[in-house]
Amino acid sequence: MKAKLTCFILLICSLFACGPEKTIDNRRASSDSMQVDFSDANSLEQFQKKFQIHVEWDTPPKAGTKHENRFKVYFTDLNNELVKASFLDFSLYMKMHGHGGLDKDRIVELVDDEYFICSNFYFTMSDAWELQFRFVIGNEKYAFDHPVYVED
Ligand SMILES: [Cu+2]
Repeated sequence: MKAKLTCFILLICSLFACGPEKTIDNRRASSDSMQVDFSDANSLEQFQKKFQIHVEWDTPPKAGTKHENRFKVYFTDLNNELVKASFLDFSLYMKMHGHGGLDKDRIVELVDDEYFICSNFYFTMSDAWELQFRFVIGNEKYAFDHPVYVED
């Protein structure tokens, strides 16, 4: 029974993974309609020379479509001073299986021009995932993966 369930979950996962390329839906994001090409973005290594990323979860991230995941993300410089980002988006990726999560209707809200609240997305299974961040600080674009462990 458990094996069958696992197979079913893997099947669902692969269906999502093989679907059409997801479009970035920023209609509900505060940085509306800003089309940014991140193909020439700076890497994590370049980011870490100047800044730190802070990801704070409301509750530990959990697998399943019933668990509402929500996190706050903000940036500081190396002196721990807040740094404002003008745009942020993310997607979910499970590297070990090569598939994404349920993030098509994700909501990214910029609050008080200081931090972003990310919500309305779901992890399809537990274990190691990545948050694939894309954001803009000043005139610099950044794109890198941030690890997240998802509970069962
Ligand atoms: Cu998976």
